[in-house]
Amino acid sequence: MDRIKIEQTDITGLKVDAIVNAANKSLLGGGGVDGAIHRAAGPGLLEECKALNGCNTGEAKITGAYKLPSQKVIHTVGPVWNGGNNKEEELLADAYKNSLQLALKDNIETIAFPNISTGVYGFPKEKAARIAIHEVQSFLEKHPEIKSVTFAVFDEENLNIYKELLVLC
Ligand code: AR6
Repeated sequence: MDRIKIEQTDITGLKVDAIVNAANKSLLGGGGVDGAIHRAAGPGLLEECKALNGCNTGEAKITGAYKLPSQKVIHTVGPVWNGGNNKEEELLADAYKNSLQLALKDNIETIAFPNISTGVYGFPKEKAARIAIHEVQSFLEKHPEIKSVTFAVFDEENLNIYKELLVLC
C-alpha cells in the first residue's frame, strides 16, 4: 500500500502532521523515544502533559508539538511484554488504533509511528511489527482521509523486519 512508508530515522526530525510517542502511563517523560521527543520539544510539552492526568495502556492523548517540526504529538502507552498471556497483543493493537482514531478526529493527514513497546517494554519485534502493520492497513482501508503513515524505525533489526513484511503486503 503506497500510503505506508518506512524510514530509518529519529522520529523527532519528521515534518508530519503528528508524530506518535511511545510513552508511559504517567505521560511525564522517560527514556527511549519518549525522552528524545521531550528533549526536542522543550519544556512546554511536559507542562501540557502534566495537565492530562496520565493515560491508560492502549489509549492515546494528543498535545501540541512545541519546538518539534511536526504539528502535534500523539502520546500512547504500549503494553509491557510480560510473557504474552496478559493481553499484550490486544493492547498493542489498541495503542495503534486509538492513536489513528485520535489523528482522524484532529484532521491529521500524515502521521509517523515509532515501534511502540519494542524497546524498554520488551515486546518481541516481529510480533509487534505484524500487529502494527495490520492495524495501520485496516485503518487506512477504511479512512482515505489519512494520506500517509510512516513507520519511523530506529534500529536495524526493526528496519529489516518492516522491509520484509511490507514487501508481502
Ligand atoms: N526515534 C524513533 N525511534 C526511536 C527513537 C527515536 N528518537 N529512540 C528510540 N526509538 P522505547 P517502549 C525506538 O524504549 O518500548 C520510555 O522510557 C527504539 O529503538 O522508546 O514503548 C517510556 O517513558 C524502539 O524500537 O519505548 C516508557 O517508560 C522503539 O523506539 C518506555 O520507555 C520503542 O522503544 C516505553 O517503552
